Amino acid sequence: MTEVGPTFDLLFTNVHLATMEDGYGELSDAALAVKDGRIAWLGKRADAPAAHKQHDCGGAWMTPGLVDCHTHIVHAGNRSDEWEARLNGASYEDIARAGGGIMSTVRATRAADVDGLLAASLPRVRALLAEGVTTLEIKSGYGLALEAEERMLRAARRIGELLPVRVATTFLGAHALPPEFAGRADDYVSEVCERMLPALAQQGLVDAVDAFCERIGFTHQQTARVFAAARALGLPVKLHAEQLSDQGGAALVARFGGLSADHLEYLSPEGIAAMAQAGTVAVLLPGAYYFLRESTPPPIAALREAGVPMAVATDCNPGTSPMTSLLLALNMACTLWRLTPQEALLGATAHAARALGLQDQIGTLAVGKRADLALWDIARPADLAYAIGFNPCRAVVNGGILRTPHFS
Ligand code: DI6
Ligand code: FE
Repeated sequence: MTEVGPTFDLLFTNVHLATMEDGYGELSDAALAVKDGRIAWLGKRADAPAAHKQHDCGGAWMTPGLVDCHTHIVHAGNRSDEWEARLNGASYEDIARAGGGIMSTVRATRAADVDGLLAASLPRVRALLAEGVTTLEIKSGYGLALEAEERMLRAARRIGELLPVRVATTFLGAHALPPEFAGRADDYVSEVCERMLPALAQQGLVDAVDAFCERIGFTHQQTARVFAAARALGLPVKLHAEQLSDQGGAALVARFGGLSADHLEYLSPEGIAAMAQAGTVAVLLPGAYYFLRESTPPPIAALREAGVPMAVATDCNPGTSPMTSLLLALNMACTLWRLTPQEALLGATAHAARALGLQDQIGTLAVGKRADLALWDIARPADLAYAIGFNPCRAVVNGGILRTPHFS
C-alpha cells in the first residue's frame, strides 16, 4: 500500500476569516489551506485537512490582503515646503509663480533616474505593506514625456520585484499639460495617444490607462481620444472624474467599459446610472478630500442605492494626498462620508480588486484565488476601519509565503 502524503502545502489554523465574499463573510474558528500559492481549502477548523506545514494563528483574524487601487506613489521631490508656506499665508498664486505645485513634482521626477525614483518611493511603499497591502496600483503622470514616464513605470514594476507586493501599473500621461506644450493641449494628447502610449504598452509597462478629466486637466473630448487609443491597444481604462467639477467623466469612462471612475465628489445622477450599467467601480479617495479641506462629499447614498461597487484608496501623491495608510483611508471614508465599516473593508479588498480588473485572482478568500492574505490582531473586522493611526497587522501572506511581522 502506498503512503499518500497531505495534499496541501500550508494550513492556517486557529483563525477567524473575513472572506469578503458576501459582506464580511465571517467564519469563526476556521482554517485555510494553501497549495501552490493559491487558496485550496477553507472552512471550520474542526474539518481542516492535513498539510505539510501548519501555522497556528493564535485566534487572529484573516482577511484578503488589502488592495490599494489608486496611488501616485512613485515620484521624486517633496512639497511639504509649499504646504507649510500656504499655512503661513502664501497663496496658490505665489506658489505657482515660484514654480510650485504639480510642476515641481514633474521637475523632480524628470531629474531622477529609476534608482532615484525607487529610493524616494520604497519607504512609502513599505509603510503601506506594513498595513497588510498585498496589491498596489501605481500611476505614472509626473514625467509627462516618453522617457520620464517610462522611468516611472519601470520603477513601479521594479517595486513589485523588490518587495512582496503585486503591482498594477497605470499610464497617466494625460495628468497635466507639460510646459513644452503650453497652449497646445491637443498636440500633447496626440503625443500621448500616438507616441507615448503605444511605446510604453509595447514594452509591457501598462496594465491600464487613466486621465485627469477636469477644467484644470483635460477636456471630455481629449479624454475620449486617450480612451480610444487605449482600447485600440486592448488596454482597460479608468478616470480621475468629477473631483472638482462635473465634466461628465464618469459617464464617459463607463461608455468605454472602464474599470473605475475615481474621486467623484461632483458625480451626477446620470454618471451614477452609467457606472451602474457598465459595472464601473467608484473609487473613493478621502485623503484628497481631507487634505484639500473639500466640503462636497461624493454621493455615497446614491451610489449605494444604484448598486455601484465602491472602493477606497489612498491616492498617495505629494500634492493632494500625502497618505501612506490605507487603514486611515478606511477610517476617513467612514467618518467623513458615512460608509459602513463593512463597505470600507470591501472597498480595500473585493471592490478594489475589481477596480483593477483582478477580481478573479484576488480580493476575497475563496478557493482558487491567490493566497494573498493579511492576519490581524483585532476583535472584529470593523476594527480595521475604527482605529486611527493604529496598525494591528500581525503578518502578511503573499502567494502562500508567510511574512512576519514587518518585512522589508
Ligand atoms: N488629482 C489630484 O488630486 C492629483 N492628481 C490628480 O489628477 C494632484 C497631483 C499633484 O498635485 O501632484
Ligand atoms: Fe489620483
